[in-house]
Amino acid sequence: MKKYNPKEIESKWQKYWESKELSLVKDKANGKNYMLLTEFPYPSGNLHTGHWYAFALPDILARYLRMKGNNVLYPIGFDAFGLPAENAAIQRGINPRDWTEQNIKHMTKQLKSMGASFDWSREVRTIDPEYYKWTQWMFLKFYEKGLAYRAVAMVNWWPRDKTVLANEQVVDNCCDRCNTKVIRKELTQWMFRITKYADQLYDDIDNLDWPETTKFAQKNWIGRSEGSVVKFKVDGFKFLDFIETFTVRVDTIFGVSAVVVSPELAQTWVDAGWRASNEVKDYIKTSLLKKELERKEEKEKTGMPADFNAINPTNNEKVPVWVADYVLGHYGTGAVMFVPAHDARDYEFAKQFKLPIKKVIVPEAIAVIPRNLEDIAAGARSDLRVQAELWEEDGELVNSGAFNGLRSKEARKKITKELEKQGLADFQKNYRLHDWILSRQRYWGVPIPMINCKECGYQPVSEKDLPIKLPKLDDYKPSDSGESPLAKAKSWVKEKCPKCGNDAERETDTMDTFVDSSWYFIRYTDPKNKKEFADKDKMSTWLPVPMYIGGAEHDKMHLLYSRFFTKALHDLGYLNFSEPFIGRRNHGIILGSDGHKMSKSRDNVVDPDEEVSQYGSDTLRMYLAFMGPYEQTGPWDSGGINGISRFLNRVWNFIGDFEEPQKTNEEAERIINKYIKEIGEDIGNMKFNTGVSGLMKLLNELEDKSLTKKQYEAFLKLLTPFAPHIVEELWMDVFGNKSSIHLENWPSYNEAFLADEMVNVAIQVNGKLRDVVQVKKGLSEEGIREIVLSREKVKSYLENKKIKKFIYVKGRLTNIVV
Ligand code: ANZ
Ligand code: ZN
Repeated sequence: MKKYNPKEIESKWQKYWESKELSLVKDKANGKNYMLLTEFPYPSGNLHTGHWYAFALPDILARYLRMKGNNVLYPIGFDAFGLPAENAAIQRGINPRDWTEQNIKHMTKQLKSMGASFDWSREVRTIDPEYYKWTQWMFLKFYEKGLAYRAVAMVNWWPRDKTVLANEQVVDNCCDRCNTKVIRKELTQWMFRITKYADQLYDDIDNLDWPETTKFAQKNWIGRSEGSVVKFKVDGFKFLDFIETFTVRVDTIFGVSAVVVSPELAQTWVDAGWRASNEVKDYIKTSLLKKELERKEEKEKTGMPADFNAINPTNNEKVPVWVADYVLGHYGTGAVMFVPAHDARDYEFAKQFKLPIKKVIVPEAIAVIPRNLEDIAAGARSDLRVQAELWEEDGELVNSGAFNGLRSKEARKKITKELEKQGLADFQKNYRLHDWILSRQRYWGVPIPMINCKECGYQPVSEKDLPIKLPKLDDYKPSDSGESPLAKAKSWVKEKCPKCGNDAERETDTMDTFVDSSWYFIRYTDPKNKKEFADKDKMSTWLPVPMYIGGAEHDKMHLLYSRFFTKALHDLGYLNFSEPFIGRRNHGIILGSDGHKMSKSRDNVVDPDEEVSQYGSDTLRMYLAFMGPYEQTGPWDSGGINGISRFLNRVWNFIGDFEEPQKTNEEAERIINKYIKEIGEDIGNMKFNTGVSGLMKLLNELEDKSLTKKQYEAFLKLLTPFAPHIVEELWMDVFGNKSSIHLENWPSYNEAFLADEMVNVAIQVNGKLRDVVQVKKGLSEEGIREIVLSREKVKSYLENKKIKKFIYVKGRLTNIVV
């Protein structure tokens, strides 16, 4: 037989599959429709190993699901607007569209070398006017319903690239990508009212099959907390009547020993004419210059007393007002009721500034002890309340007047209701989530379809005029003034007002690229539709997406925005589902062989094109699968890829030497049977690495046996999702099949064979070995319990004793604790 030559066979089969349209998916076909979604790439220009990891591995799952009888759509597209194209254009003097399209062309070629089963006929590019027409249309629909609006906002202005960034794109005052400093600035911007969906986004996530870490990240980002706003009257301060505080622990209100306000709030008083001392003014000034993170994590708390008091609405006690920078300006009301006995930050502050610490909550356990409030206050029973100097948990109220004896939860309701009657409190939910600022002062994005008229204000473009296409420019440079480069397209900007017909101007800001990617998966169901963003029937055959695989870095923004779009479109009547992605898995990232992130400067970059030309795509796919658990991060190992290459050569020779034996090898049958089940389950659970090691073990066990054609073919089918090219060659060339192996079903296995496998299980009573029993390997705990307890020997040890615990270590031992 000829030698295994991946280079030759891989491109041959890729062409063959393309000519047979094997991966082009019909909307109605045999089997259940299943869209296996991965995050479409940004056309940066060159495919790296991360792309291979993100697309070639899910292809294993796609191929497997197809062999299991599903009608699998494995789509691909390009998220093609965005800053790098524009920056490249400025640097090299080329048009961003030309740059982007060149990159797409090159990357398409590279993607095709993966041998992945993408349906290229459904390719979606966000830069195509036929696509962004619908992005603009959605904006208009949202605008109609008040979900898109224009407002002055404190924004993150990114001087390096002269544009606004979303809050999510800013990490500790720096751009999350380049780490240059972002400044806060007031500008009028377009926004999406995502906060309207805060509760739904928060609550609905519980029903999704997503990683817990991702759910947690989203909840955290939305940051819902349920509390109360309580008004404290001020005493002797003419610039306001009340200070409003936001608290989640109104049950602690009798323990308030100050009202502490943020420097931001104090500054508004200064602006209103408050004659604060110079020290206080200086303190405010320096605080406002600090980074938020710095303020949150400061070891030493800082603060200054103001020169007036506030009045606790529950007991009319006067407490001092302080300014301190651990209270943040843009959260809650920017002021807190200060309860050092029950809040750690307040506690530290009180220690530092010698403010009174008044305990008003005790652990509930104390409730069973005869109560003597004086004793408790004096710490007489301190043995029972060691944790009580700072007690942050809920408990039972003490020192709280009429509310004594209530539990925290109950008390929060009662106290708020009581104060509500006097107009001094309200229940309030607070969210960390802000509305999504979507306008960008840059060229390479979707134009916002609005027209600004001096008389009538902003007017929406008429739907029939969509798409509003991006005009070409000679100069793409943004300006420091915050004006988009599009403002330079004078004739494009000039428009008639849709309302009064007078001269008006087009909006020159473009949309954040996260808008583009908030609905691309919907377009895959009907990518060429000219009348609608997608046909209803087609959408309902494919959506919601059962499984979405992508990077953990999209935990927050992209997933949250897509969920918002889905919910909004659902409420507008365009979708019959309200969550886009039922399942979600995050993949890990590949590091260089030195364990560091791949980067040119470290000289540890692995170029997948080179690996493909040296080893072939099948080897690279399988090596990536073998590297480790898919959701984890791991380093590249060149020894590892050699090992896989040797493995595929062995497979080649193993099958190539095929001779049909006289009779079926029963032992081989049993082995294959077992691996059909195991490897299938591994792929289904995205345990690609154990799938590969299963194949290796299988080959080891079969290599010295002579198999029937059917058995060889079963082996090939198990290898098919991992190494689609080599199997096709052997399937057609050695076994003479006439149609592709990729149209075959996953082999079925025979339970009877599996059940045959027996194991010895030791039986212990209180840790001492008393008996051994042979059982079927996969037996459940219930099953084994029944068998074990019915054995005479065991019974004799259990006589008149109560079983406290039954422990089963699967396939090895049981221990009965009596
Ligand atoms: C009194 C209190 C007593 C509080 C107690 C906690 C424990 P989450 O859950 O994160 O929403 N807070 C309110 N606004 C703040 C701001 N602008 N900057 C810093 N802290 C602020 O946190 C809500 C709690 O954080 C609020 O409940 C308030 O302190 C504080 F035993 O009020 B609490
Ligand atoms: Zn007008």
